[in-house]
Amino acid sequence: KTQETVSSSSGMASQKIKVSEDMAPGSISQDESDIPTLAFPSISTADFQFDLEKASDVIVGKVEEFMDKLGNARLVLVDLTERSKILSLVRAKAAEKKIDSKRFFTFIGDICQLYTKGGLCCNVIANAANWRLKPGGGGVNAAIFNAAGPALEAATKEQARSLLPGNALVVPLPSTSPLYSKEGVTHVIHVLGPNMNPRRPNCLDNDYVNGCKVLGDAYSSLFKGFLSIAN
Ligand code: AR6
Repeated sequence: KTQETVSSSSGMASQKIKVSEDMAPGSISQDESDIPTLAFPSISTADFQFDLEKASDVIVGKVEEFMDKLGNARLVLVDLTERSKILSLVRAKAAEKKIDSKRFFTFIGDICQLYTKGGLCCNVIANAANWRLKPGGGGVNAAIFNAAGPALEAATKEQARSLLPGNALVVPLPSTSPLYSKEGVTHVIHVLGPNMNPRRPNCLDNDYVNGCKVLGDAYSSLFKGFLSIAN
């Protein structure tokens, strides 16, 4: 396993992990896959239109709060492009706070293909869900439900039919799902963040006092859910 660190102007590294040549295609190296790793998207900051500066403060604050509970587990904030503003903001703020970049880092790629396209083993991924826990709708929710196949919808329904803002739901992924067999994802954690988009349900109308609290609660539930699987 080789780790290639792509340096960034903000100080904290955005990591890319190469799969070594001697690994069989599609196999997950033992040591790497042994590290419990949660990959998560920035909740509420695209379709739900939450302010990026405020969201980055919440993310870094919550990561810092959970750091000493993590053990050897890792948290990875993911977004699709290197132009991602939320990744830059979070990298800069995490570096300022001197957060351990081995246990928290950012990664560029599709959260549904982190292993096969990026060589990063993540046994748990988070979804920015809708309150009905339904497939589709766009963004990361549509991508995860598509990649996981019908097994995820069925497994989700077994756990719950809806979610309140600020909450997370841990769903074990059946091994028949391609996300499990190809990517090594054993659990999906659905997270419902605060919504600032007037065209979506439960819009908070720019109430960022409440919004930041609900976003913080969402990350707390997510990280607690992950730790309940990791430990
Ligand atoms: N891989 C990694 N990151 C992604 C991917 C992907 N495949 N797709 C999007 N992102 P969003 P929200 C990033 O809109 O704001 C849905 O319709 C994206 O760049 O998915 O919480 C649901 O059904 C952004 O940084 O979630 C809900 O109704 C982050 O993921 C609603 O959107 C979150 O963007 C939730 O809106």
